[in-house]
Amino acid sequence: MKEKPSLLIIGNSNVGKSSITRLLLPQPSKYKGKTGKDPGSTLLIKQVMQAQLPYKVIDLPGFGYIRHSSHRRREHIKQQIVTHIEKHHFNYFLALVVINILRIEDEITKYYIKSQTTIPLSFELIKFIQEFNIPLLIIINKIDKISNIDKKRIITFFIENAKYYGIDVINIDDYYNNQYETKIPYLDFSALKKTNLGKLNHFINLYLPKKNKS
Ligand SMILES: Nc1nc2c(ncn2[C@@H]2O[C@H](COP(=O)(O)OP(=O)(O)OP(=O)(O)O)[C@@H](O)[C@H]2O)c(=O)[nH]1
Ligand SMILES: [Mg+2]
Repeated sequence: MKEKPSLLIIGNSNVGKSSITRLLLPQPSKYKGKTGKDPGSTLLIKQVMQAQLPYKVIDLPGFGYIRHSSHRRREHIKQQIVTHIEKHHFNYFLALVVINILRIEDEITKYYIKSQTTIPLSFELIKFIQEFNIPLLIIINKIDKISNIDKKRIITFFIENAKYYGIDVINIDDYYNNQYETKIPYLDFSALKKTNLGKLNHFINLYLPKKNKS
């Protein structure tokens, strides 16, 4: 039997990667990868396969923000992720870069203040995935935690900074209308409220290789 293609879920620690993984599964209760309040809940690369799911989900441990963990431990996780992607990139049909909306302003501001940081910015993750020509969707998660006005302000801030960094980000609806090859779509999302889960599933299906579609 041919191997199922993989969906990569990547992002900083505690952004909601494991929660999103669960939402995609036909049998979420069978997924043991725990979600948790503590950043660093997932410390190993989790490959999730379920019979009714036409693809595999790779739930990665988060970069950075891991409390109670040494620099060595963080570097180890980072290296583990980089090696994994370098080795398996050909099997990925799509990568979801998950971002916590509450962390965006802080993360970007910190980047400008510090010249050197051990925490890779979401932009660095995006560039890294792009190098392997893996299609990307940015998930701006935890929107249930803020007002609509704040959401708009932060997303605008994110888009402007991404552009400065050479990354052209566009709303997923506009992306469909125009099919820009060079732009990266984003989706505002809440794993808690399941906001836009339908849009996420639709996007994943669009990228799923035809032979694997159910
Ligand atoms: N309010 C809110 N909380 C969320 C949302 N998504 C995830 N969470 C919570 O955020 C915490 C971290 O979620 P996880 O899914 O474990 O995050 P993760 O990215 O897998 O974290 P690591 O494995 O540590 O990298 C948990 O307490 C979740 O319940 C969301 O959309 N809204
Ligand atoms: Mg996790």
